[in-house]
Formats: sequence, structure tokens, C-alpha cells
Amino acid sequence: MKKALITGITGQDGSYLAELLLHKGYEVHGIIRRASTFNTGRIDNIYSDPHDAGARLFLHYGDLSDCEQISNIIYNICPDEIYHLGAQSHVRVSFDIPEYTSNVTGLGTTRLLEALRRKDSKIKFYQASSSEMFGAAKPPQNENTEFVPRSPYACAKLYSYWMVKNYREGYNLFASNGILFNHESPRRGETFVTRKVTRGIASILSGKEKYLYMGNLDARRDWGFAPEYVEAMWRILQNDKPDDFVIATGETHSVKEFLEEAFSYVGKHMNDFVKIDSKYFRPTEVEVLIGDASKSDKELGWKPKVTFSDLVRIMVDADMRAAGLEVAGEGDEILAKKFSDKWWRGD
Ligand code: NDP
Ligand code: GDR
Repeated sequence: MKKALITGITGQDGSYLAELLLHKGYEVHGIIRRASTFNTGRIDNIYSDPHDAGARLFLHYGDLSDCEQISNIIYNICPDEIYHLGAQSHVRVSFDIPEYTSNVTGLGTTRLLEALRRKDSKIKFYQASSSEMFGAAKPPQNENTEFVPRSPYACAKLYSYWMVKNYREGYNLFASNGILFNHESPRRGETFVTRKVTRGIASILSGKEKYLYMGNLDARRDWGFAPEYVEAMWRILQNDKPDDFVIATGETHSVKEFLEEAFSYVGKHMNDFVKIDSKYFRPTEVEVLIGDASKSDKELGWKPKVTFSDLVRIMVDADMRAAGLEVAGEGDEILAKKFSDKWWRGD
């Protein structure tokens, strides 16, 4: 049985990836942070008592800022594959806590790579690199595009990206970068823009809130569907050689378009509910991201199925249902039609 270790298992991607790997028969280990409240909501449904016969998901306390514990976990588990997804992942927040972001999102990767180099150079390593690294680079962006990072988060991710490449070349490690463009789902953190919108709509329709306060509506992103993106992560580590891959849909839409699509799906107009609050603007912004994932299509056989309008419907349905509201159901239909082999649980 293959063993995988996931950092960031309690996050959006970590939770989907854990489900995918369990589905594929892996033993899955995840690093979680100690918190005063439960932070395992996204993986509760797949967790069973480790004493149970057949349990294949195991959690370990650790923090990316703690070198010793990170090394201990790797030494004790001896995984075949490490998926490094843990990070301070919020771009806006990285302007408020740049040093912490550099430590966790940047140096955290070096701590893992060092432990890996000392333990066993055969362990495969996946780094969650980001389209934010392209920043102000001219779109469309692919593996050969220059990097022009525009935030402390992007700088930290770029540092990690280069460390992965250097450890691959210098120590012959199987270490790959997945350069993933934005990907969303009903499990997306509530302060990222797509989820903020779909959750906000459900709050407005249930009478809990009157308005949705937003930042820059002109920014354009290439938004995909998270379960498809974690499958790409797995494929990257099954490739015959370590390499770097862009994962994206190739379509771009503005935040305003996301708002229009989501409000019109529930029969409303965004102008009646959306207000601008300057606190959501960033000191430096990434204006346009459009990914060119043709290398991943060719070499990994990876292609996304969920379109922008599908994604909006899937997310609105999920937040309406969670708020106890009537659901239009187009999102459910899309999931049923496009994923006959759906391996993740309902949200
Ligand atoms: P989330 O923010 O949902 O999850 C981040 C995870 O990292 C959580 O499990 C969090 O734990 C954990 N974490 C944060 N700080 C630490 C720390 N100091 N020590 C240990 N663990 C920590 O991110 P996503 O799932 O959306 O993204 C996964 C990765 O992919 C991240 O690295 C992100 O930067 C990157 N990425 C994401 C993209 C996207 O569109 N989603 C696109 C490209 C890259 P806790 O639950 O306790 O907070
Ligand atoms: P991003 O995602 O910064 O691309 O990083 P986010 O959803 O936070 O922002 C996308 C765009 O929307 C604009 N925006 C707002 N954003 C937020 N969060 N809240 C608002 O109210 C708002 N109004 C407008 C932003 O300015 C931005 O242009 C995400 C994270 O998951 C990273 O970890 C990951 O690496 C990248 O995607 C790819």
C-alpha cells in the first residue's frame, strides 16, 4: 500500500486530495495544527478512529515553522509521496503579515526539502506553486513565462518554487511544481472571492445580510474546480520524471462577471446588493491571469471539465443548501453529468 503525507490536509485542496488518495487505496497521513477550536471540519467525514481495523487516514500535530517536528514526521512515516499544500495562502492577508507568510509559505518548503534530502531521496515531492507567481506577467501564462510577483505571498511561493527546482537539480530529488491557477469549490475558504460571493448571496437571500462589500471588481482570474485540480497533483507525481506543470482552464473572467453570473442564477441583479469597500483592495494587484495548460494536457493527459458557469452554479447551489434555502439544482445536474466517477462526498 502506497503511503502519502499531506501538509495542509485541513484546507480545501488537502481535504479533496485526501479523499482522492484514499479512493486510490493509499494510506494517508496529514499534518494538522493544534487550535483551540476544531479545524478538521473538511475531513471529519473521512476520518475514522485510528484503532479501527482498516483505518487508513492518520493525523499528526505539526507546524511548518517547526523544523524538528516536520523532520520527525517524515522520518517516522517514511511516505512514498509528499504533497506540500500547507501555507498561509491568503494574498490580501500576506500584506498584513509578510514575515509570517515568508516563514510558513516560503521557508516551510525548505524545512521539508531538507528533511527529505537527509532521509530518503526517493520520496516524491509535490510543491503547491501558484499562478500568483506570474503576477504582472503578460497573459496567457505557461511554464516558460517570466515571474513578476506582486505580493508577499507570491514572493514566498516563488522562493519555494526555486528551492524545489534547485533540490531537484542539485540532489536529484523527484520534486515537482504544480503551478495551479485559482481553483474553487463549495469547500473554498470563506474569505476568498468566489466563496465570499456565493456565501454572501445565500446570506442575503436568507435575510441575514443586506449587502456584499467587495474590493477590486476588475481583476480577472482563471477559475477552475478544485477536485479536478487535486487529480492533476496526483498525476504530476505519477509522471515518469519530475517537472513543472501549469494547471488551468485557459478561460479568464473578472470578479464582476462572477458576481453577475452568480446573482443572475438566483434571479437577482448584483447592482442591488454589491457595495465597494476600499479595505479589500491590495497595495499591488494581479490584474489578469489566464493559464495555458497545454503541456499538462499533452504530458499528463489532464484537461478540466468544469466551466466558469458550471463552477458558479455548483458553488451557489451548495451555499444555498447550507443556508436551508431552495436550490435551483443546475449545479447538482452538472456534477452528475460530468462526473459519473465522482470520488468525493457531497458538500
Ligand atoms: P487553504 O488556505 O484552504 O489551506 C491551507 C492549509 O495550510 C490548511 O490546512 C492550513 O491549516 C495549513 N496551514 C496554514 N499555516 C500552516 C502552518 N503554519 N503549519 C502547518 N499548516 C499550515 O489553501 P488551499 O487548499 O486553497 O490551497 C492549498 C495550497 O495550494 C496552498 O499552499 C495554496 O497557497 C496553494 N494554491 C492554492 C490555489 C487555489 O486556488 N486554491 C492556487 C494555487 C496554489 P488550518 O486549517 O489549520 O488553517
Ligand atoms: P487570489 O484569490 O488572491 O487570486 O489568491 P482571491 O479570491 O482572494 O482574490 C481574487 C481576486 O478577487 C479580488 N477581490 C477580492 N478578493 C477577496 N478575497 N475579497 C474581496 O472582497 C474581493 N474583491 C475583489 C482580489 O483583489 C483578487 O484580484 C488565490 C489563493 O487561493 C492563493 O493561495 C492562490 O495561490 C491563488 O488564488 C492562485
